[in-house]
Amino acid sequence: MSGTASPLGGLTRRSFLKTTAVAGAATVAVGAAAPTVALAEGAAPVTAGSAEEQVYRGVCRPNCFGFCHLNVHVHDGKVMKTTRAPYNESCYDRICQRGLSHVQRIYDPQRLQYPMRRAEGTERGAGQWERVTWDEALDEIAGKIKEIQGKYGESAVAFLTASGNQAAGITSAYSRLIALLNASNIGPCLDMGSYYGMAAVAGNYVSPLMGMMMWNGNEPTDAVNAKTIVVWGANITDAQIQNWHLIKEAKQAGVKLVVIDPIFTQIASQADKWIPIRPATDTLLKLALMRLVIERGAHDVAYLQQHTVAPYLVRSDTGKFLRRSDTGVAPTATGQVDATTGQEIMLDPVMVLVDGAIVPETEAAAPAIEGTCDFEGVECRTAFDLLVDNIMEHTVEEVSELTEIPVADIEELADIVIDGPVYHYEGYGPQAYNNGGQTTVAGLTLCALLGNLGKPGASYGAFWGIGLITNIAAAQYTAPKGPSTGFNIASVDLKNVVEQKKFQGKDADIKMLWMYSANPLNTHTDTHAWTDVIIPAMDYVVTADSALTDTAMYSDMVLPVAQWFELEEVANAGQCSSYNYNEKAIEPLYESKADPDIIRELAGKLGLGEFFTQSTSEVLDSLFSGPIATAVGASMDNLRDKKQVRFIPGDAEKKPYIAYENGAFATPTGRFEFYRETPVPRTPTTKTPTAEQVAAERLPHFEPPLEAWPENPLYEKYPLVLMSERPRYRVHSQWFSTPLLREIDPEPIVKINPADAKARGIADQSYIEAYNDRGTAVAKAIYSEAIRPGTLVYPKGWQLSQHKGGGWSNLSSTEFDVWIVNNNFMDVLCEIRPWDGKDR
Ligand SMILES: Nc1nc2c(c(=O)[nH]1)N[C@H]1C(S)=C(S)[C@@H](COP(=O)(O)OP(=O)(O)OC[C@H]3O[C@@H](n4cnc5c(=O)[nH]c(N)nc54)[C@H](O)[C@@H]3O)O[C@H]1N2
Ligand SMILES: Nc1nc2c(c(=O)[nH]1)N[C@H]1C(S)=C(S)[C@@H](COP(=O)(O)OP(=O)(O)OC[C@H]3O[C@@H](n4cnc5c(=O)[nH]c(N)nc54)[C@H](O)[C@@H]3O)O[C@H]1N2
Ligand code: SF4
Ligand SMILES: [Mo]
Repeated sequence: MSGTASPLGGLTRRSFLKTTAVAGAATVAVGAAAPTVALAEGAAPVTAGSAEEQVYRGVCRPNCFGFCHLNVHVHDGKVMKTTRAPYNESCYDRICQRGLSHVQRIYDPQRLQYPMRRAEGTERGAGQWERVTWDEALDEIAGKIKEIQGKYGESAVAFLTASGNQAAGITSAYSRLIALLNASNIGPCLDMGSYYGMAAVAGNYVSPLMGMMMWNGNEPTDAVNAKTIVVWGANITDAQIQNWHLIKEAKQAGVKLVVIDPIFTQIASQADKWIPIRPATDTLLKLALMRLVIERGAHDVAYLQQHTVAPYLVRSDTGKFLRRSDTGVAPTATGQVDATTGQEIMLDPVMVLVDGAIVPETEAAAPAIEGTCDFEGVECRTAFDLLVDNIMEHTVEEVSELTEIPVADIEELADIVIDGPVYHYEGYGPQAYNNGGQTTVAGLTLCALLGNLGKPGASYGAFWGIGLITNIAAAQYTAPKGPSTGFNIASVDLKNVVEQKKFQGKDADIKMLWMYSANPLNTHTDTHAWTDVIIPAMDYVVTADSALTDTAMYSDMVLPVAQWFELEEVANAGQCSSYNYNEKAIEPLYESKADPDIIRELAGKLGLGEFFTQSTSEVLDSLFSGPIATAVGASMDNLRDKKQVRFIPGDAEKKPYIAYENGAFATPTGRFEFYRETPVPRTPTTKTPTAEQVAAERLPHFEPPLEAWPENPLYEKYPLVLMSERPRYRVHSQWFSTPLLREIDPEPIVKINPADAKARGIADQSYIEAYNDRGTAVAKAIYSEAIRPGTLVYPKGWQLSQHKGGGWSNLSSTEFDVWIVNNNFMDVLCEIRPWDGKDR
């Protein structure tokens, strides 16, 4: 096809998704209104297991954390339906309405079918495209990469990904190309409050066998071993549904359930106790609980002595631990070599107090956790004493006022957390504010105070891992000539880098963006930062996706990718204990191509073909062939045979994985570090922490959020805290146009407490416009008593074109905390008004 037309029927940006008209001439002729295209194309319905039917193993992998195994039923080369396939560990069997509606997603008439170039003379975002061949598309992209790298340097080309699909084949293919090109990497800033908080105090937990634990908590099957499950801002019935039955079964077995959430969520309705908390104040509540623990003398002194930095002496002059070398004794050689630095590990023990004497920790079996001493004129205090100072900064009454939780409820919660074991299940609500990393720091510290870690039923977090495909083979595959020399820029900082053209003291001029498995113009904060600053600064923008998302809309070239069941893959990340194997069930539809195949072809055009000679199956074979994969039984032979191979120790039902079981932590001291000598930002950015920020960051402490706070002057103008929820009928923006789900959930809504609505003259089911200084969003207001007065809750992930006006991410900001470097999705104030029919 030539000329300019939208392959979606020549419709405008706003209207193309709202129509059910049959797509334009360029598309394959399928009825958009048909429930399943395979059936619409005339295939006779088949019975499961019939001679004509083949059943393949699929893994649903949108990072809803579920990674459900599916039977992909294929008849005559078409997927007819998806049904639940068993996990090897049957306690993890699950599926949901999205997993059951894959046929409609695969054959979605709005699915991208061929490469498209932004039509000449039209603006980005205008939605006018011309169809091109793969050869034309990849020639153009290769030309642009060479041109831009030649003109601005290798790092000017950048790749950005998020959580759309993080499987081994796709990830390794892009990683290899990025490294070979020395391109820049724009890293995700999602859920990083939890990750930063955990890594800060308990260590960046990377195990050679298990991989990297984004959340090193006890396996969810261990919740039944607790006395109480305390849920901190997790919406398990909707967002972590695969775990809900485990929580329910634990409850049926007599475990108490407490839910701390500003909103009366579905799981709150199932709880023995719901504690409505003011948004962004969880850290304060945890500090109050710690205060009560200390006041009642309930802290576990032995655990603190042996497994935490509690007894370590801290110098008041430097804030560093007092070490034996301060006393003039040189560090001694240990004969052991640090695996990462390759240097010999030197022993320089921290000094502690025993009966008032300052001695090296190595010589003290039971060091004092309390005490002050003088060392050569410098006052030194134990880290425990410093922690207690911070804890005592706020009285329970003050905390009660700020959290809006009655003192009696805080006291009762203290009884509950002291009477362990307690399975604290933290979700991603509390960390979605600028001060969010500290909620995890404080939550884990509360547990360390009580020795409520490393035992059955005693945990903090929400188990989430990235199984390393890792073995030496994987490292070599992804960086055959060494790691990329390009920049590592946090996505939330990209706007700053683009504006300043500097990063970490170097000139940085990002000129090309390639986005895959990501829809940042929709799922990242402040859409205007993308459409008005980042995208306009680019010479060239590529998006690889299966749908014309908000991000694809603003691209110069859109590449149609194969759907999950159209290639062989291994999913190796998420809230699951295993590597999950996905068979290729059908050929990529239309002209779509699997991401690794796109990369392979492009590499050929870039003169890098020699690095991409293997097929994806061969790549997987070698990735899963090294000693580590072998040690956990995760060879591809085994994966192809068993479909699922557990990579964490233990057995889901008989011996669930317990985090920090031996009391060892992956911190610099090997202990739980509620006091940190040298806090470091999660990732480098254009900001540098001040000396004051460093001093504060060393210990758990409360800071008000950036916006969502009554003391903020902006609060007078914008008195509503704008909160989001995980959409039950999408995963972020995925499944956005699936007919079955849109029938149940047809348009953007926002839930509002009737009192707030009535005060503004807003009727139930009427359209409102939410607004602040950054932007607007139009949605249908739904009265709900479950919504805390002063807050709004919207299910996230509608594409811009699905809103009658604006979009939710227009209202959030790219401001970020210098330590956590995270998207503050809920640290947003706004006001609402009845909608006047205008699309601003
Ligand atoms: N269906 C579906 N499932 C998903 C996803 C999806 O898009 N759709 N996304 C997946 C992803 S990537 C993620 S990260 C997870 C997130 O999983 P969850 O964290 O379980 O999901 P959220 O909906 O963010 O729930 C957070 C809860 O925190 C509450 N909350 C908000 N602010 C505060 C606060 O200050 N304090 C406290 N205590 N609570 C607060 C909210 O009311 C909400 O109930 O869900 C995953 N699962
Ligand atoms: N308001 C608000 N926004 C949020 C959050 C919130 O709490 N509130 N939560 C955030 C969180 S925690 C997360 S994790 C993010 C997720 O943010 P994203 O990862 O950007 O969201 P998704 O919509 O899941 O996926 C992006 C795209 O990946 C594509 N994709 C899927 N599989 C493949 C593939 O194999 N290849 C390619 N090339 N593309 C593929 C999908 O079609 C989809 O368009 O959203 C964040 N956004
Ligand atoms: S969307 Fe999530 S819960 Fe639903 S089937 Fe897929 S992986 Fe499972
Ligand atoms: Mo996430």
